[in-house]
Amino acid sequence: MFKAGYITVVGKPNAGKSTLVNKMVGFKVAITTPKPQTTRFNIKGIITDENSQMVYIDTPGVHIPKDKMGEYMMKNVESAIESVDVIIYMVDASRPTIDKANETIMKNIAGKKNNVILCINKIDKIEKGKILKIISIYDEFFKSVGGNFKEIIPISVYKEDGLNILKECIVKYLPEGEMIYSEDEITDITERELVEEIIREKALNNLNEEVPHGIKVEVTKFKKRKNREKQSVYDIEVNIICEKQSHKGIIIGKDGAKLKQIGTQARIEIENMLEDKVNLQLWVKVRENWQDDDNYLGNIKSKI
Ligand SMILES: Nc1nc2c(ncn2[C@@H]2O[C@H](COP(=O)(O)OP(=O)(O)OP(=O)(O)O)[C@@H](O)[C@H]2O)c(=O)[nH]1
Ligand SMILES: [Mg+2]
Repeated sequence: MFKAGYITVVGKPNAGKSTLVNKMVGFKVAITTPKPQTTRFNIKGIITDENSQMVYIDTPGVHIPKDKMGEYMMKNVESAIESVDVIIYMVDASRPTIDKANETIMKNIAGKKNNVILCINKIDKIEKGKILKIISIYDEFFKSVGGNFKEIIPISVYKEDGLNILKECIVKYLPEGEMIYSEDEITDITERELVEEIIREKALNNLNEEVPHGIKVEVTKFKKRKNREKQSVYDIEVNIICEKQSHKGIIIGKDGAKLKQIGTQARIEIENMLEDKVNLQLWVKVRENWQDDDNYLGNIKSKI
């Protein structure tokens, strides 16, 4: 019998949630970076085979919000744990401590009826002998708040360790039923949004700590045309919005070098994704406190 259902991946920032969803789906639906709070809104990644359809929901890392953007991100998480079949609670094996954010997540999901799987990621970073101790830290706390992990699975997405076991466990808890999405659907993120996310990923990777979280990327033009040689070309114009004038200078860099680097890396990846040539133009704009301005929160808000 065919099985189909929703799987939400939640956890603290930087646990590897988006990396897992991309790996399970076999397609980069979500950007990933070494910096926390990379994902800002829920993204679906869908994988269908002859026996099952798994609809993953990647969510922003749980943190204590400092501004409206943070609040919207956390509302995304809350909506993603309602009425799904499986919740994967992902933790980083190399940081096995329970802080306020972990407590909040575990208290929240303990009260739900969903099947919760504890997924301990990045086991490639620790000695194998430490895994049992880590399991008991989370298991004991979860039990103390009335929760019960249906499964506990140590994994390394990098080494593809434990992923088959994880998949089998997930399918076990999916209901029998028809496909939810058509077989060829992979994600709900649009090409335009993916372009914005890819540019944000390159910006996060190329900028130092101070600037990245104050950045928003907006595509202002996204048009396909034929060039003189009758090849398809996308003209894409993008605003990179930052919070401060001083950040603008950092993003542009000396003689525009930083912006060029971000643009080149992004263009190559966007061309691969769209399978066509891309003419990419980046502009840097300053909008103070955009993270507290409803008008500029755009897709983060609309995803709730
Ligand atoms: N060593 C190791 N690193 C990993 C593994 N999985 C993911 N990472 C790295 O962990 C970092 C964070 O990964 P993300 O997938 O962006 O984490 P996230 O949980 O989605 O983070 P937010 O979107 O900020 O909540 C990236 O640098 C990944 O490459 C793993 O199995 N082992
Ligand atoms: Mg993420």
